Amino acid sequence: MNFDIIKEVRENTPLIHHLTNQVVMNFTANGLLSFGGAPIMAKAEEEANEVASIANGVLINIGTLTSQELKAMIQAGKAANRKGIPVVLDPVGVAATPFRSDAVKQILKEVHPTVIKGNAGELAHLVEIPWKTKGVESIGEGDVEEIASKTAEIYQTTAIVTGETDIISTEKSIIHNKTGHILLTKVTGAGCLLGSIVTACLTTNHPIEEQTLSAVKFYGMAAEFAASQKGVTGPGTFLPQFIDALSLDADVLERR
Ligand code: ATP
Ligand code: TZP
Ligand code: MG
Ligand code: MG
Repeated sequence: MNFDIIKEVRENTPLIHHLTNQVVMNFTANGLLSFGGAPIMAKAEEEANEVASIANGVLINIGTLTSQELKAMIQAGKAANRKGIPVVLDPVGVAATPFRSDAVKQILKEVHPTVIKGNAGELAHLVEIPWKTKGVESIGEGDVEEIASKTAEIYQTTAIVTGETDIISTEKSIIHNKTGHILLTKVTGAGCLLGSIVTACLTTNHPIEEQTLSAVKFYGMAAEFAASQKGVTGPGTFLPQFIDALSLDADVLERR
């Protein structure tokens, strides 16, 4: 992990424009604030360009997508591409319905994401690898590295496939990350908040391999630390400790 990336986020408090789902908006805003970024949730088409133009990064998450929001996502993504700021796409539940699948195809036709992040089932769908999913959850098993590398290649992007082991595929390399805690799978929005933190790390001035690895590694270590705290007995007591742990120094977490 590159500690400077986490430090830079905290020095610069990047403004992250979130077009995200209504399940996780509050949790995501709190998690990003604790980490050191500045969230703005804005999903009206009328302001998509303007918000993207003042932001340092854009997160597009289709978790509770509507057709109106789709237009805003495309506007914001295009504005970010023009401005040269990072765009992260989280295709939540893309395999669940043709509406989601068609929407993501449309986004990918018009917007170039810096990173596509999702669970194995979501990214498998994007590269037409058969995989078992259940709504927004991935429940399949198979070659996750293949999913990551195919996503990176087909969409000319960096792919992050999350799971017990996170796989990052860039143009140059495949990276594995094993930090994390099983309690992350028992709270909704753990993947979505990670998308926000990845976006914040992408606003720093470092190679993308380091930015993405630092984000997922730090996130997993924060979860491990939170789960080890006194009084944590399940997902409910884990959540506030996790929000707190996201504000810790990376070197403190790594020493633990
Ligand atoms: P899903 O809906 O399939 O749960 P998601 O979008 O919530 O997908 P996850 O794959 O759960 O995303 O990843 C979210 C975070 O949880 C990542 O930091 C990942 O490393 C971590 N994680 C996922 N599964 C495990 C696990 N079995 N053990 C430890 N950490 C995990
Ligand atoms: N339904 C639509 S979006 C959403 C649910 C449950 C949240 C998904 O969050 P995550 O982080 O992908 O598990
Ligand atoms: Mg999960
Ligand atoms: Mg997800």
